[in-house]
Amino acid sequence: MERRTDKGNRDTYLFLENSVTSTRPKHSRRVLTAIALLFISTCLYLLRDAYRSSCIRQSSTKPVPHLPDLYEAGILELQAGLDAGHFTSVDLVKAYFNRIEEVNLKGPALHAVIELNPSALSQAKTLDLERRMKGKRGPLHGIPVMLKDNMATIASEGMNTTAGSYSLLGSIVPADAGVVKKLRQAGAIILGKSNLSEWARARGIIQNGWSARGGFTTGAYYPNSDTCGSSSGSGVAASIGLATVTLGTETDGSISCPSSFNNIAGIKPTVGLTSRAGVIPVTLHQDTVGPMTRTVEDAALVLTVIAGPDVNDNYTLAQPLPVPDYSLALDKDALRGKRVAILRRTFFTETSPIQAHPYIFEVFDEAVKTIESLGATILQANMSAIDEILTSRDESIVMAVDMKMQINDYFASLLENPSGVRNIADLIKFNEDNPELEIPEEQDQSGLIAAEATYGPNSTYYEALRRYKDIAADGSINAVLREFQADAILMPGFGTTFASALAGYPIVTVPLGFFPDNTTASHWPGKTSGSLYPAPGVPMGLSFLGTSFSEFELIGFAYAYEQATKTRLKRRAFKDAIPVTQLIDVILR
Ligand SMILES: *[C@@H]1O[C@H](CO)[C@@H](O)[C@H](O)[C@H]1NC(C)=O
Ligand SMILES: *[C@@H]1O[C@H](CO)[C@@H](O)[C@H](O)[C@H]1NC(C)=O
Ligand SMILES: *[C@@H]1O[C@H](CO)[C@@H](O)[C@H](O)[C@H]1NC(C)=O
Ligand SMILES: *[C@@H]1O[C@H](CO)[C@@H](O)[C@H](O)[C@H]1NC(C)=O
Ligand SMILES: *[C@@H]1O[C@H](CO)[C@@H](O)[C@H](O)[C@H]1NC(C)=O
Ligand SMILES: CC(=O)N[C@H]1CO[C@H](CO)[C@@H](O)[C@@H]1O
Repeated sequence: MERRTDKGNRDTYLFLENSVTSTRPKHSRRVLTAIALLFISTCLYLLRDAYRSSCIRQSSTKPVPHLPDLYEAGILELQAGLDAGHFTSVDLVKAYFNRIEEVNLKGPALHAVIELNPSALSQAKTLDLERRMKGKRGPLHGIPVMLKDNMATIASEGMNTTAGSYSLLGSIVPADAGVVKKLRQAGAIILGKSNLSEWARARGIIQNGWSARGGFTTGAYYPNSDTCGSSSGSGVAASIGLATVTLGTETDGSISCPSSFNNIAGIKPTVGLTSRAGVIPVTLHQDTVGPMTRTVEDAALVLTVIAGPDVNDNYTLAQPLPVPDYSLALDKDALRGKRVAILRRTFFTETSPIQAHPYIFEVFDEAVKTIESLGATILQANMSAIDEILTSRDESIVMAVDMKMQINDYFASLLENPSGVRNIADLIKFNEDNPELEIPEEQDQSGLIAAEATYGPNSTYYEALRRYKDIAADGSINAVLREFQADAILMPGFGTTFASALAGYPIVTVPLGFFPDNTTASHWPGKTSGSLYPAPGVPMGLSFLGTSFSEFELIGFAYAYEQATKTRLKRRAFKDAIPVTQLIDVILR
């Protein structure tokens, strides 16, 4: 989330093992394939890269299986290769681990990943065996998924759950998060945890993508570029194929904005569609868990698995059932005959030091033309009603009170916490007592201090909550949809999440474009250090907003736009940030 200051300005928005072949069935075709692969590997080894293509040509009597490029490969492409026996989930885990190793701390040191799952290879082995014996459970069977480090995973598996904070290192959670249970039931492999803005940026004014445990996440499209936040590591990991898919969380902007900055698709679901049980909270009124992936198709497949009721998060019990199969929304024609209300603005105030770069609106205007060409009627909207709460303190009043209650409840739910921290007051003191770990440079904890200063819900809280829900939901998003009889609202994916955050409504974000090569790489306004934004090649996104539980429609619209433009494929990360390990490197070793 991008926490807002008490002044109500949007100015804090941005400160924001090896022989795999031996585990395969002894099936003659497979053996032949293995021999062919062995031949190729020998060729490769002897002749090195320059001879690679001629080498493969010599073996062309036996077709070499097509191995997907892990930079882009999605769920269905990987499932096809897994089903055909071209590679295994063990291969996938090894390849992703190597890719992470190449870029996370070494090379461009992107710090996208905070921890690897020491059980991922054994999980992959079990799931490979199950696939051979019984077939796959569904599209996520054997697919490696990266989780944001605020989603609980049982400690016996070997990973921590810390929201990036040393205060939670070694803590023992009571159970997997609700979404993690659903992923495991679907056969997904938990590959690791991604870095984030610490405490999903509820901590205070900290840099996007910074956490004490994970270091400082930087973008893969320009060295030291800003990733937005707080699901920064998930955004970067998805952007260059460090996992097949990732999950993020959003309180206000934390999926949409890093999806925009990292050239990926993101779904911020309606609050109550996906379970927050076992997710380190900010505010139950706004928190939501969603997929961050390279394609809308992958996002739809993941959402179908993680959506649905969970007795441990009663907000999810109010959702319409059955949970749709969101992959049925993937229709290239989904925009035909639809009415799309354009909001050519952001929710930054005029006096905010941060404003959307004018170039974003140039690219946005092109996107509007594309959407019109796909058969949609374009309507110019404004949503001026939101301005009434844009400059108020309503969001921060509610957030501070909720954070104290809910983070304290989270600490209380832990079976053990070696740091001794049991509530926000302890946490503030822990950070002060460990400045070398937790308070480097400008990373403050004003959000925690504001939360600690609250004493539970009172009339000020209830009034702020009622006002912002009314204005953001019925007064703003629903009002625009009603007034224009629109099917969705379209905005750039930067500075535009406020209304949806307060209303608890969904946003689907897709790649929109990139800052041109002649862009001057800049620090944020008023800063002379830290991450760069904008910078040449840094991505920007496009967001489809709608009313509660309109994910199915929004996914269709985003897919139609994505398929018509294929913007993601128009630019790649900078050279050093592109991992070179591919499946062939781990299969043949
Ligand atoms: C947590 O992190 C620590 C330090 O990196 C590590 O020793 C430990 O194995 C991790 N996992 C758990 C469950 O504590
Ligand atoms: C969830 O449960 C809490 C506490 O029991 C209650 O206050 C709240 O209204 C419930 N929310 C929903 C959406 O059912
Ligand atoms: C939207 O409405 C506000 C307040 O009425 C006005 O100041 C602003 O110029 C309008 N913006 C557009 C793009 O129409
Ligand atoms: C409610 O509590 C907040 C702090 O949590 C305080 O600022 C505010 O004045 C209180 N309102 C009332 C009416 O007591
Ligand atoms: C920078 O590049 C963009 C897109 O290629 C172009 O439209 C713009 O005129 C260029 N700006 C300058 C200052 O050269
Ligand atoms: C998996 C991984 O690379 N984790 C690293 C995350 O960043 C911290 C801080 O630099 C390292 O200590 C971890 O090894």
